[in-house]
Amino acid sequence: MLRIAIQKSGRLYEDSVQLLKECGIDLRNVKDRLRTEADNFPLEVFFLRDDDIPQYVEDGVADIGIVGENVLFEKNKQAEVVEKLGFGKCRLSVAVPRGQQYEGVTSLQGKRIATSYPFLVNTFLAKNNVQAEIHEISGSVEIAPGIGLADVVADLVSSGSTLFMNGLKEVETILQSQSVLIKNNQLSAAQQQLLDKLLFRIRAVKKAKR
Ligand code: PRT
Ligand code: ZN
Repeated sequence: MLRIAIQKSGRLYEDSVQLLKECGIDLRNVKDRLRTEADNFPLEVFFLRDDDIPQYVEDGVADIGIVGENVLFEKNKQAEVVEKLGFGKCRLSVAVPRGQQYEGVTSLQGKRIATSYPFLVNTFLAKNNVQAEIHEISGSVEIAPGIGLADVVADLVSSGSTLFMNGLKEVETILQSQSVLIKNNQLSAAQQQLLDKLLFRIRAVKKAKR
């Protein structure tokens, strides 16, 4: 039996369930259940918060998982990416108030940055030799400059409309992200065989969509 962790609800939920269905895996009554077993494939599905998925896969509580690269890299856990899945695309970007002058990363020196991604932002700042103050907040990051909590933000962007509505402009991309399938580093041979079978189907589904 292979155990997969997917998001319980949120932006990745529909696409994750849809992908399994397109792989011919029968998940009945998935709504509002925390775990379920497929009828026609030795797969057990755990529904979790996306933030917890890298840890569960590292620990081997789940064998594989579907999560955004943004979360995977932020959590910095030991789990191997086996396949990019092509959905949940977004980018982690730095945005500054629209009226503010911006002349490259050095403009971030000494600034207060609001973000839910302190590890990725710190790594980015260190790489660019910039010292700034990170204010970790877990949601509604875009309003931080407007209410005086921070000077700039680093948050996920897809269409850009949230930044626009909050009077911010995107100035740096820290990470391009999409959903990926990850696996525990110590799968048994039997589990790896099941994963290979699933992966074969996933690749066929992706190919058919191209
Ligand atoms: O409850 P749980 O912890 O599981 O979910 P969550 O609330 O942490 O995450 P959720 O469901 O919002 O997002 C899950 C994943 O979807 C993220 O980790 C990303 O990998 C991916 N994703 C793709 C996005 C976006 N696009 C996105 N646009 N996640 C969030 N956003 C937010 C962003 O934070 C900002 O507030 O949407 C807003 C910006 O969108 P635009 O279109 O206005 O630019
Ligand atoms: Zn989350």
